[in-house]
Amino acid sequence: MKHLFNIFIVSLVILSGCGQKPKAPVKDPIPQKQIITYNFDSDSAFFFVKEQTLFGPRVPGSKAHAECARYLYKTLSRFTDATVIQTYKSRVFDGTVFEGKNIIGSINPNAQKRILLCAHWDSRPYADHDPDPENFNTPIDGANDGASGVGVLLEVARNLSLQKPEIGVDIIFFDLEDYGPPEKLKKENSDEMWGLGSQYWSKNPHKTGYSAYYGVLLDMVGGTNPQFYQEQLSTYFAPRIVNKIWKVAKNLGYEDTFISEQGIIVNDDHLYINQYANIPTIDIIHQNPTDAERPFYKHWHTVNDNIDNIDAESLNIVGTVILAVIAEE
Ligand code: AHN
Ligand code: ZN
Repeated sequence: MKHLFNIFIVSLVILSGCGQKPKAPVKDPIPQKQIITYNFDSDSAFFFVKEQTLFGPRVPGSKAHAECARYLYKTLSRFTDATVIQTYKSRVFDGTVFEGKNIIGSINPNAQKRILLCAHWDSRPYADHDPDPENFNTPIDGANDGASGVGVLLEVARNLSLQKPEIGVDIIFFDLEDYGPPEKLKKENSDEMWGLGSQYWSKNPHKTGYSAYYGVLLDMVGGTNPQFYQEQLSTYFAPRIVNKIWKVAKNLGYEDTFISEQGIIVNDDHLYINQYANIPTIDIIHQNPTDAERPFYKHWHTVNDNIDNIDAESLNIVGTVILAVIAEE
């Protein structure tokens, strides 16, 4: 009898859940925005810049250009879900026709909401702003003018591959940006002779009907103490994007680099993306607005635009800002 009573008590305790009230059924958790913390590695970005320069000047038609295209396609493929090379023929200012290659990688290719990140990867055949006129016909390494933006975006892509964002991201390396006429051969229609790869893509996007919520172009982002004033075409076409990005930079403590003041007008790839592809796109570009002769990075279009004049900390600032902007979307 005593035994049966014990069983009775034990059963009661079990049934009453040890004195706790029965739990309400578990509801589906409220969907939370994923918290992403990226970790831009400036050594990795520097390495991506250096690898490009080791091919030699990536001048259209050269062996270095062909080899670097393969390298960029291979490297971008490691970090993106879909990677393509868009090829086309473009005539440069002197009548020569080159085969251009835009290298395009997409993360979350089917996501509706997308942003576009871009930089040019070719390097200039002339050092026509070199202090020594002997160098005017020397091709440049374009460590900053070309390779820096690409290096930052490869490191951004590497981060995104480790922690997928919700939005889609397209990364485009444009070709044939920097084959504009040398200073002494400038003519009236010279402006259209720059940015040939972005002109082609903007009129013939890699996917029909392609659109993005906004675009960001990086150009000369690896010099020492870069100064990113708010470039005027960017403010004209995409004022909200300028404000958003300069605000993110300020919150990260980079207001001395991302200077909230008007800069110059730069005829760069973003112009065509705005004009022909109708995607509000800004240009983050190192400017020197008080010097009309040398309006950019100090070694712009000189033989000194080489890896020795690249500062990993500058790459870090820009990459960190871009990743923070993506994490906010
Ligand atoms: C001109 O100097 C005409 N455009 C500036 C765009 C550029 C050249 N970016 C890099 N190299
Ligand atoms: Zn250039």
